Amino acid sequence: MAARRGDVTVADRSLSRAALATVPAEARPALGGTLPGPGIVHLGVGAFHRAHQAVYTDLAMAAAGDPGWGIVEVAPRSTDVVDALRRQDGLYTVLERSGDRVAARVVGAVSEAWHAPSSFGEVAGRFADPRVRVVTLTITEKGYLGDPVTGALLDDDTVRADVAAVAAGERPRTGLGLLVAGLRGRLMADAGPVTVLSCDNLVGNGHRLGALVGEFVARLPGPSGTELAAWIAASARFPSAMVDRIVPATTPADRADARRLVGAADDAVVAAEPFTQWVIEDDFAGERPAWERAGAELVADVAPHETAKLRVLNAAHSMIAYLGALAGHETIAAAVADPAVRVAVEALHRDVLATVDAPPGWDLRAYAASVLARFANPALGHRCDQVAADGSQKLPVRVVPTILATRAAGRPSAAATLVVAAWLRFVRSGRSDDGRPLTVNDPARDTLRAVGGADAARLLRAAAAVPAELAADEDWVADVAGYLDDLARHGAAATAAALT
Ligand code: CS2
Repeated sequence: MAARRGDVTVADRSLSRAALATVPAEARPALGGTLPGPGIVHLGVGAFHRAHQAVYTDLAMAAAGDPGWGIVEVAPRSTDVVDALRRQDGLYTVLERSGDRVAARVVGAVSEAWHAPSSFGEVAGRFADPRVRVVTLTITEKGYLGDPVTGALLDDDTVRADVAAVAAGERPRTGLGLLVAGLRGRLMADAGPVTVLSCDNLVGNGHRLGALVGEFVARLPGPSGTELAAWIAASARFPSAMVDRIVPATTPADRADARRLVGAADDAVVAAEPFTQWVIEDDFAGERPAWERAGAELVADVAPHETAKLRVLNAAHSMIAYLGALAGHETIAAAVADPAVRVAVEALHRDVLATVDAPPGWDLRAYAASVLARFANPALGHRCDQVAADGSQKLPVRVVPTILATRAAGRPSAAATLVVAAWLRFVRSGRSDDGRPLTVNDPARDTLRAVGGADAARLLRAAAAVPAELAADEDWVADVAGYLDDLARHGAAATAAALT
């Protein structure tokens, strides 16, 4: 294609507030060029956050005409996204992909971005800023530092080091440590009440986070812990929330599309499905953005929404990821189109729907069908191994409850049990059934691989991903062993298809 004058400019220019004038009108931020003032501190600047809460916040600020809810992005570890956001004046593009359609919109909700390891002073300053009234988190399941089964705060070197750092007024390393240090700074600065809103896929995420913060604070030595605990009880709230949007990792194709549609280079672009949902427990310590103006629902009790979403959507996602990867499918869309995988997912959904209460106004059957239709979106290119990551943290939240509920109802939990076996096989073998290498990221990987042989009871004990009573239940362990054997002998597709 002949290079037009515009193309040359495009290639050289990064997204920035100055460059917005040449961004097509339909792709400009809801707030136009306004730089919002800091109102939210967000921990964990991942793709999901940028395509979900930040978009709601952008739209809410514009709808309410209140640019005081800008997001102070804090990356506990990596620098890449923070560097890109700083270069781009906080701007980045969200691409919505569906079939062969792609739409772009620049998000203008970010007011600042900080890399906590190199800018702890600035991060602490923002926590203690009275203009900040809400802290949001997307730090992934393992970022909560809780035991995946019991939920209790871990007592390992990482947690001990962070408790010591917070006690000494030094920089903590983890997201949870940064949060507690920030709350302590807020107390000392008398900066007012704050709402801490978890946006990760955990059961009762806010309540769980509140409990973990409480345990962390209780380990602080001397009166400072007691004082902080009292301040938190009086001035902080930890509402729970159900968050939903499929946001795969960014690819070079996303960067190319952003450049084409927005007219500038964007190193913080994210691509997502069109669907988005946010249901938030209406329990705030003080003011909050008008997120309902952007489509979020504020409810008295979010537990039914969280339970339904985790067990219908996320559990099926994990099942498709493990069976799909083992059966040789690269993407979720390809895996869910495989009739064998489909049989297994439908069996799983039958067990979930029989054991879960529908949130008010929901039709769970229709919900399950809509979830599968979303997974089938071929434009997402969502890789099975991405969804398969961290199963030891995810399965206790999304799959194990269905095993327990189905067994409590006196029925075998074949489909959900197969997910556990497929996860064990995926993590241990690291290869698809036709011998191709798979990317395995899981905190339990090395532990599981160190177990010699394929004894299901030993593997389950080593993984510590199911409650001890379940791991000690001989019938259930025999089912896991049977599926491990089937997966090894017949492969994932045949094992899945046999679940009819
Ligand atoms: C996925 C989720 O990677 C995963 O584990 O199941 O990230 C999923 O895409 C989101 O929860 C959808 O809301």
